[in-house]
Amino acid sequence: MTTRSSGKIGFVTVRDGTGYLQGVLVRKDVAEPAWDLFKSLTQETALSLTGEVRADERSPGGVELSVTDISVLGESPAYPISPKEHGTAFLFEHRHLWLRSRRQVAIMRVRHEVVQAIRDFFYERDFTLVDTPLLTASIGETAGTLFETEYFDLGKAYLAQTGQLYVEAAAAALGKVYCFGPTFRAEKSKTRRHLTEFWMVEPEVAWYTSDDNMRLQEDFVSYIVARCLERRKADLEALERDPAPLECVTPPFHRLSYTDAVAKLQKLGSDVEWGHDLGADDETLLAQQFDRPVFVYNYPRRVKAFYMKENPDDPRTVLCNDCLAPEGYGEIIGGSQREDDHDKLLARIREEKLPEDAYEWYLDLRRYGTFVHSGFGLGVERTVAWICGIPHIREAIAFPRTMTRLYP
Ligand code: NSS
Repeated sequence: MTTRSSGKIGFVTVRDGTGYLQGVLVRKDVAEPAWDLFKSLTQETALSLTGEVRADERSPGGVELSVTDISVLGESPAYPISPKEHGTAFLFEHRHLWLRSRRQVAIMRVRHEVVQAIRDFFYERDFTLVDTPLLTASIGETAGTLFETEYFDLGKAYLAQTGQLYVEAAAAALGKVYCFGPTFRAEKSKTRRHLTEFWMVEPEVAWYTSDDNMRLQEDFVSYIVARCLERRKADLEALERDPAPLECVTPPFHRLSYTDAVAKLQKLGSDVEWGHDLGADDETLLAQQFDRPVFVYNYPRRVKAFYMKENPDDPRTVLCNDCLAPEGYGEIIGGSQREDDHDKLLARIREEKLPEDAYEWYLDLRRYGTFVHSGFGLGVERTVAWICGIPHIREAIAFPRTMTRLYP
């Protein structure tokens, strides 16, 4: 709660998790002890108010409470976060308290909507949720960003970078599946787009090609954005998010091959060369050219993970795509058709010097009834940051984990 007073009239704004309510005390109408108590209230005191509810159009929520009595349930002396500006480091040190502020509450509600929309989208389309392990022996993406731990007599275990390899196995059983959970990357980068622990949703679909995969992605992203616009209007307003760019997010998204993207970027002044991954600045520059998300597809094999399918029309590239969000947010999705040829997959595992034994089970999927299949991963925090229009993904999760933050 917070208070303000003119001497004759006092205002106390309270929050109960369902919303905000303004209580009004008129000095001459309340008993002296209640007025004195009001005057001594400090920010974030837990309290109980007695009074009469009145309709008032000027109040947020349309009602006001004429307070007749107050009782304090939990004192809050010297609350560290005052309405004045604080530095980001200070706020993150006090994240457990900072979460109570209006902006943070609004962000958490948008995140909640994004998560629910994800579940509803897949439920409505008959996908089966398959939970995948967080402790694994096989490296899902790259060896460079693993958190490892000793695992009894079995050697090293890694915290999962992805559930993908496991949903590929599940897709052979169930057709359309997805996993949804935390994933871990020991990213030594301090950018506004990287966390060491983030949530990713990963659908995997039997018989889908890379083109089918992109169609699913544009439907999916548009569904999530529309849900937030429809059900989280007040929260987006509290965040002062301009809805106009979000209203453009409808299929089809723009599509650009990696090769065309490089040519376009070079024309725009970037020094990117064919064969190199696109950096964050390139992604931003490219996405700025479009009014809605854009797919960049078929990257060079060398800059992508081992499991992506070789492009039969140009074996220097693989059948994959990134989805770049507009307004400078960059990559929110990475997806691909999977290499379903046993020998090519094994060659890639060897080329990447991955421990072959750990992939025996994964290679089995290509030994016994191999099948065309595709999937993708959408990062929840990047998506929430974009929809909320906030600059840094750290605020898109309640308790962020980064290279420099393990507390609170
Ligand atoms: O590495 S990805 O591009 N792809 C995968 O993990 C595949 N195994 C997904 C799949 O095909 N099933 O990551 C996917 C997305 C990426 O686009 C980001 O939105 C997000 O996951 N991502 C991250 N978010 C926050 N912090 C970090 N460090 C991060 N890394 C990826």
